[in-house]
Amino acid sequence: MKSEWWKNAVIYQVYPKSFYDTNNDGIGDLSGIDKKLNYLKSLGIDALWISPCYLSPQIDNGYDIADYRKIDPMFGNNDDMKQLIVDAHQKNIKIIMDMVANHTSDESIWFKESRKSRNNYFSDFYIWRDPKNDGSEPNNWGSNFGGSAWTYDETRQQYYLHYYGKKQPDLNWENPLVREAIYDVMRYWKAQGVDGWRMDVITSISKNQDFPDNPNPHQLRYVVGNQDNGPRMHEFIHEMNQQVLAPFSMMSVGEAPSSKSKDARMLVDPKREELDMVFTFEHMHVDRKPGDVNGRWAIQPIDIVQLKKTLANWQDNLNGHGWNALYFENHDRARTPSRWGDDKNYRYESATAFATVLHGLKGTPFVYQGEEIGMTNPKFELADYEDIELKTNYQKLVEQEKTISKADFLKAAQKISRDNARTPMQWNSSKNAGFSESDPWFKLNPNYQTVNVERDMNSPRSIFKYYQKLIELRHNEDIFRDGDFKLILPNDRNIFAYTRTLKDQMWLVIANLSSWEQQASCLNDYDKTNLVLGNYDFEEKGTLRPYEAMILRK
Ligand code: TEU
Ligand code: CA
Repeated sequence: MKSEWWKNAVIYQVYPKSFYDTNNDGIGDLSGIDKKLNYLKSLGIDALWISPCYLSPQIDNGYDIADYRKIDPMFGNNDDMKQLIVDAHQKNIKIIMDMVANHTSDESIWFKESRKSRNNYFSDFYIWRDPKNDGSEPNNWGSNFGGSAWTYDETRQQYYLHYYGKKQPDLNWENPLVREAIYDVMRYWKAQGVDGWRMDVITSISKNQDFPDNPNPHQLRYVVGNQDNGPRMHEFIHEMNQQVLAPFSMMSVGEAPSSKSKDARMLVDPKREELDMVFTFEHMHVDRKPGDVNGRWAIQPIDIVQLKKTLANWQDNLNGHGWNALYFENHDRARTPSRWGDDKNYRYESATAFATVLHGLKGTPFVYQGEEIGMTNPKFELADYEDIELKTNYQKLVEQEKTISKADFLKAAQKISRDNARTPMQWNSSKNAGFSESDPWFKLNPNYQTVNVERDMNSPRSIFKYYQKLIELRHNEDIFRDGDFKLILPNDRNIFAYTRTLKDQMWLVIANLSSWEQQASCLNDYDKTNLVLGNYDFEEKGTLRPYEAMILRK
């Protein structure tokens, strides 16, 4: 039987640009990751997922790949990657690379050739369509980064499709040569020792070949069965599984933006031989006004009942049919204490409370760099942001369609924009937070004097140490891997509580996700001797203090 190492594991995501700079050009690099392996080992993590570090013009921070086989010189070279894999393996840390298989950069040789003519080897590597009779786009699909999803190319006199930026043309997965080319890249990196793949927007690879208009032209690209979860998606993923994932025992976690738990079951049921896990987006939408034209920028306060309902639904629907990937933060998400917690009054408490809730669930927890020390959103002004999604969405929604005011957009950006997670890692309180001797490529969060690794580790209320304990529990207690999940108090608007049960064992995971004390009568059955882990000193009162969280053993 194939080893399912990830079921006991916690995986740490590195965003290489912002992690640690060793040659002082202001940009994090691969040897920076290598230098921090001891730090990561001491946290206890089992594997690293490294966001794209391949050759790239970096219009989307590497999610626009120009050469899948080459490390971008900004990060080092292929030998540095090999060295990192060797050094990580020596410490028993696995390496997961990021496979962006839905699109490439327009600077990829594949695309440069493809746009030259309609009848060369690469012509059908991308999705080219003739203009309508009046010269306009083939249909009304919108790009995730604003504007039409089609861009006209003068040489071919055709439009090409891009779900993201103009410089990120979508690959044509209908073409077997494309699929083989991607599998070959995966074989190449397997030969260098990688252990698995995080697969960028893998649910977008199959397109409805009729290319029908969206019913609602204002809609961003999410129309299930049209632009996502297309007709041949399962077929393609199964093929990839059979060609490369299974034969080389590579772990896979796919990004699945519009999948519901029922769709996910089809992607991760081991019997179907597709993926090991998927990242859902559903639970990340609980602070978004549903159906609003402004999409993710239409923010509202977090709905805890909805958060519980969504996560419980994934726990229940996948139980016995597949494995969950658990996360609150990544390079596309804001910092949890600022987004859902209270980064002013209860940074330690809210960071550890959300961590408790997440790490207690059944599945594989992912930790995003800086999450383990409770890094926060930087609260930038508009001019400080870098992200292509933010900029293009601003143009579309604030300037062109005027569906949201500048002030509201900024407020939303400070709360949920992707750049919140991309400021350089805060290592210590020296110059540039110890990230680099030179000016970093992206502004630091000004709070690095108080929030940084060194300070946190020396604090009696260390978030890092709390994560260490959560990870240790994951490694040592079978109940975390195998225990049945049951949500309790589903309608409580502040408390997130559930039990995990394995044979004669029952554990309670409970957290107050508010800044006010809450009654929790279920705690009356427990005393100090039941405590496995908590973020306050235990008090026998049947109440939970602000963001108090506990794991209790019956
Ligand atoms: O993200 C896919 C995706 O759906 C995001 O663009 C999402 O819509 C947005 O972050 C708001 O939730 C992946 C990568 O994680 C992201 O960094 C890339 O920009 C994108 O694909 C294109 O490769
Ligand atoms: Ca560097």
